[in-house]
Amino acid sequence: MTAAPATADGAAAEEAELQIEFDALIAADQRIEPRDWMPEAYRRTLIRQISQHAHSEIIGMQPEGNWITRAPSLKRKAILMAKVQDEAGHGLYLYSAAQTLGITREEMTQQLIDGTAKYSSIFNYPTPTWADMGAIGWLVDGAAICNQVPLCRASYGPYGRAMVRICKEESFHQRQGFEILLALMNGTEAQRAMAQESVDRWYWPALMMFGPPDDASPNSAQSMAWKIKRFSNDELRQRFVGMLVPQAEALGVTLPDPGLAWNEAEGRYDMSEIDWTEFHEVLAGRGPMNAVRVQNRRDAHERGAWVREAAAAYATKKAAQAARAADSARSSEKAA
Ligand code: FAQ
Repeated sequence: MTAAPATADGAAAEEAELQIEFDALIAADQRIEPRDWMPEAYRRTLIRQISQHAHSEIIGMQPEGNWITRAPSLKRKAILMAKVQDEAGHGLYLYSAAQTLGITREEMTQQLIDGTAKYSSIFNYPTPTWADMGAIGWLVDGAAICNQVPLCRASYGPYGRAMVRICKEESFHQRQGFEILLALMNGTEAQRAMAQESVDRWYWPALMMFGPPDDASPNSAQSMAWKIKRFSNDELRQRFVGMLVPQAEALGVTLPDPGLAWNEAEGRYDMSEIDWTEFHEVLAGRGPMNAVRVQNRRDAHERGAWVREAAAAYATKKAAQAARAADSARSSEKAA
């Protein structure tokens, strides 16, 4: 253990040394762990990103939860329930990872239900048709995988490790979405139309999940220097589109972008401009479902208060029992 520095100069020198050690760990692609010193801005960035990510998983249960009671078969219902439960689990791993940085779960939850926390824009769109369960799995989980596989190598240990399991589950989610769309595309004319209409609605919002374009992304440069993010928003969006094109062909759906074309010289797809006004409207709380999503979360939190109170009362009772048992064990030892 190092002795406390005697002067302000001493404290500054010690911090400079810790910063050098931190920079060396990042440069060597080593993990930063909760016990390690880290710059305050690194800690704040991680709390911001991980808590937003956790909130996205939790709010993200709602659009699909909407279809559990109306799934077209018992098998589809069971699969959908398992998927929605997986999202809850992802939220919990991520809240736990954020807690290692010095924020409590209660604080994060409060920010979410107060409406002051961000969560992914994608979950502010409605799910009016069954095909939306396919489009969410294929496009939303597909985008999530593209974005999150590189996060398995994030420099902060608890975040990277949480992402490994999350990505495995997201891969299953993506395939189940693809399979729902495939079944519809192999069905009747009306089913094919329903699948295409859903892809038309989800395609652009899915591209927005990757965040603003690189030249309008205030956090990217620093997050990439810290190796939290490994690729820029535009790089990942581009990779996602490259992944979708052959899958869309296999499904027989059309991606709703007339400007989508292979650019041989650049070795990538050209695409039309994204409607960033819509993105900013959704981020500002004015998307089609923002108010409903946050209100549902607030109501669920209130309805769950008795469970939290009962769990706390039970924990207090157990602690008191354990303390009494320890006391009586000590008294009998003395008496013997
Ligand atoms: N929605 O400077 P950047 C899932 C905000 S999980 C809302 O580029 P950064 C699983 C951004 O926070 C989906 N806000 O920021 C699932 C920042 O605001 P701030 C969630 C957005 O952090 C599937 C500001 O704009 N995934 O889908 C969005 O470097 C199916 C400036 O942006 C993650 O969270 C957006 N789309 O890059 C669940 C992955 N984009 O905080 C259920 C982890 C940007 O400065 C069903 N996160 N903003 O006020 C990340 O990779 C990054 O945080 C980015 C944004 C790429 C999202």
